[in-house]
Amino acid sequence: MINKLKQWKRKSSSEFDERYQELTNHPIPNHIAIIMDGNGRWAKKRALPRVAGHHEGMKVVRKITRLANELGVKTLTLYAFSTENWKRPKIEVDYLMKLPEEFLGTFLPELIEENVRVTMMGYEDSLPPHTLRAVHNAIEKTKDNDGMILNFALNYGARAEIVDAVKNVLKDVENGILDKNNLNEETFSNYLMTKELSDPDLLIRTSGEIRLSNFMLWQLAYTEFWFTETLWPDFDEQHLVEAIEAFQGRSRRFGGLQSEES
Ligand code: V0D
Repeated sequence: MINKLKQWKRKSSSEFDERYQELTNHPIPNHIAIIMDGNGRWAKKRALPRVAGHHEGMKVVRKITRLANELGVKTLTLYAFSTENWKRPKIEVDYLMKLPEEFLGTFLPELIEENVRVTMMGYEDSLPPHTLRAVHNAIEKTKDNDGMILNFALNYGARAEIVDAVKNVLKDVENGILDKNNLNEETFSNYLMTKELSDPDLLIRTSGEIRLSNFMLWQLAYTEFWFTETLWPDFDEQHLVEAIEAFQGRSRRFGGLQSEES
């Protein structure tokens, strides 16, 4: 058992056993995707530079990764950097691009220990070499792990992903690799960056924004959404549990053959 989770269990010991039991007795979402929003606002509220919020947000990635893994989540996708984020001040972008190195510098041994496989989706070409080096090293060192997949969306944009998929479909049709009559939802999805992954079952977005912001547009077609006002640096284990509980409540009511509130 992971230390941080033990700590959390101790903290809320009276309620914990029952709630954890209940949670793990119901289906845990296989794939959770999170839009980690509100780091800048968190910093502003404390009169800190925006980068302080990003740094605090990175610590939250660790604790949420630990809990997701502990709960048996199969894939955790985290939106770390969008193709739109390049519009931010250079100093902030430069700082963000150092976070993967810092994160992995201390956390990679634990990820290896916990059998987590690191993957990334996004456009690699415009990322700085030092960022790519750190991420590729983590991907390489964890490639044989068969536990949870920790998938970072880095320089990712969903419309560009779909347009690229279409281009590659056309290329394969031209080259006779794909018969156009065999193009369907399933074959198309093999041209997306998520071809190895299942579609997310649960999407979480923090910081009170109720929109998708060009995140996994194809893959989220049937996903349950959970929004919270909580800013990402304030997001903790309790919030993840709450989101999963909401997911379980909904899938119990609407899932399978049951109709609404029967
Ligand atoms: C800042 C909140 C971990 C969102 C979380 C490059 C914004 C902290 C990573 C990370 C960021 C990425 C790849 C990897 C290992 C770790 C990260 C970025 C921003 C943008 F292999 N946190 N994190 N990457 N933030």
